[in-house]
Amino acid sequence: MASDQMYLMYDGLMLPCETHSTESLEFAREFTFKDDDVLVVTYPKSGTIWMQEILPLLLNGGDLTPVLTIPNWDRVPWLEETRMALVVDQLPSPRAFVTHFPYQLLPASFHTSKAKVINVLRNPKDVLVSSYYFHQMASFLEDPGTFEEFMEKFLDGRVLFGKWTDHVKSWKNTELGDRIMYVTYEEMVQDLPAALRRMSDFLGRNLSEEVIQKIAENCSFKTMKANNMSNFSLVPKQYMDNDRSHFLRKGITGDWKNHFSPEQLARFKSAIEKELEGESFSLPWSLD
Ligand code: PPS
Repeated sequence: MASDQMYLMYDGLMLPCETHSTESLEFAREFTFKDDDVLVVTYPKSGTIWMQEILPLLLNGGDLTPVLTIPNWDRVPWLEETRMALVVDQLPSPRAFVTHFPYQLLPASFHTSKAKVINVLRNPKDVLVSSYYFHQMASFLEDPGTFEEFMEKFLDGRVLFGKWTDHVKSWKNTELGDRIMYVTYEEMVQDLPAALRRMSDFLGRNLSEEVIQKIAENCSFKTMKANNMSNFSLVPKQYMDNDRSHFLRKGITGDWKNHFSPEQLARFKSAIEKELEGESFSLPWSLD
């Protein structure tokens, strides 16, 4: 399939037609947020499905029923995707959503609501690697070409949801104050219970240490990889080919070291630094 048939363009962003449509984007634009909604914001490959596992458990006090019975895409739907309109009325309260949208694409109702946001950030070098393998296994995405070619597309923003730096800038420069919490993928890998405690406090949950530990165990890479409601094994091979790569691929930090040449690292670092020049925030990782 030619790439112009694979993607639709929305506000300058490439979105896969397999999961997005003009109707789904209209639905997102008109969507009415409620005060107790929780929205997870990620640039693709930064920990989205991990949060689709974590959030229902944080919000329901650790009851495993939703993560064992509902596929992740219906359990915590993407605001902008076609499944959203089909499942939103069945979501328990408080509702949880994910989005890859930049801040400026959120609907007007979000701004007048008190809905909270958790923004998960991941080292862009590992985002690039994860995305590279995802493009190899997902038939509804353009073939990534060589790693070098894909890096250039990533740095130019000719990939899903545009430039990583634009996404980060949009979410770092909001005026959401205490309605937004930032957490890194790396922090979650290093000490998931600590990250869960922070999220639980942010969401005003009063979870016991026992519940935090239970959620951490159930949201480990190993447990999620074995959970058919979360590992994308329900998706037919013609869309996602597990013989090429897995959605839950490695779940580690620093895999970029196995992929970047010294020249690619220098190129990547200087391109990202240039894009972030003059910004008032700093990144939580070194780009070296
Ligand atoms: S997507 O397509 O944007 O929804 O992808 P996303 O879910 O954001 O990112 C996929 C990567 O997240 C990893 N992942 C995890 N890592 C550690 N622990 C847990 N529990 C976990 N769940 C998902 C997943 O393996 C992808 O990263 P890579 O580096 O490819 O393994």
